[in-house]
Amino acid sequence: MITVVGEGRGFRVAWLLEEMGLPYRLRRVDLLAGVENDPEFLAINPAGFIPALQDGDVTMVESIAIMEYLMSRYGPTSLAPHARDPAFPAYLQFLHLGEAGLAASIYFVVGALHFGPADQRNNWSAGQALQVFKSRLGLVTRRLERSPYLAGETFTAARGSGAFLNGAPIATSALADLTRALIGTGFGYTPGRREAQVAALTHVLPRVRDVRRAGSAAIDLAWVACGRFDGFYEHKLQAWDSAAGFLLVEEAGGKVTDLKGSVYSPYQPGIIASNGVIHTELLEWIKGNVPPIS
Ligand SMILES: N[C@@H](CCC(=O)N[C@@H](CS)C(=O)NCC(=O)O)C(=O)O
Repeated sequence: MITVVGEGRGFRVAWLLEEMGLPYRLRRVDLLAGVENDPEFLAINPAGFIPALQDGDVTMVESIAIMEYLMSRYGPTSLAPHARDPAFPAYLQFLHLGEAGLAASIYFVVGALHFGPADQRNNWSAGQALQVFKSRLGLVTRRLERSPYLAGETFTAARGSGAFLNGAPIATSALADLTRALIGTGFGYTPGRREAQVAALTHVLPRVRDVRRAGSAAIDLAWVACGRFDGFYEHKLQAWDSAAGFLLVEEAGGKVTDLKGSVYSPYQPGIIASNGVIHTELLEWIKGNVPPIS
């Protein structure tokens, strides 16, 4: 069982474990009572700060490093973009900037201003650390002026107005050869449904370049819209999974139908979305080969 030792920044570790569905326990540390009174904790982290992580033989500190360890060892998780994802560099940069660039400098400013002896509160080093903090915070401010969040992308569309990625127009791919197509799909949660979906996949997989499973139909459809995927299909979606992505794909010049090739409605379960060019061929492989999926 994974143990998160100490809260504070340990909250971000616990939150990640919750999101990844990994069982863990929390071992509290009372910093105010003095870690010298907690020899068990000092044996785990002799430096006396929190959080620490224990996972079998592994003991480690530094919250961001702990998170990267958990995501690498037990992932992937949709919380972290893949290394080849265009969002990955910004994600990694801002993940580290928080602790390495911002917290590290402001920590001593706060200490000097609030806890230092009265005649040392505005000392030179605290002033320098404050300048470092402010200049690095500028990176965060600049990023947030262009985007509602630090790492990631915004897809938008309106009927008749086109589809956009971070405000720039997007279009579906032009690929015509199904054997070179990258296709997204997703799976249900019940074993029976998954068996039927695997059966369908065995017909699709040999006929395309490859298949991706991102875990979010909304992302899959957005990626068809911007040409990262050439097509996407899934057997059992809810309206809230597909309604926005359906519009994105159509506005980006692609095609969306139900699994029989008829007009798509988000209020029925199956969907095939594509760049339009490969649609008929992809549909034929899926349509003729889908066992009943409840
Ligand atoms: N960069 C470290 C910072 C850890 C840290 O400063 N923890 C605080 C509580 S949130 C602490 O233990 N302070 C007491 C100390 O450093 O001795 C991390 O992210 O894990």
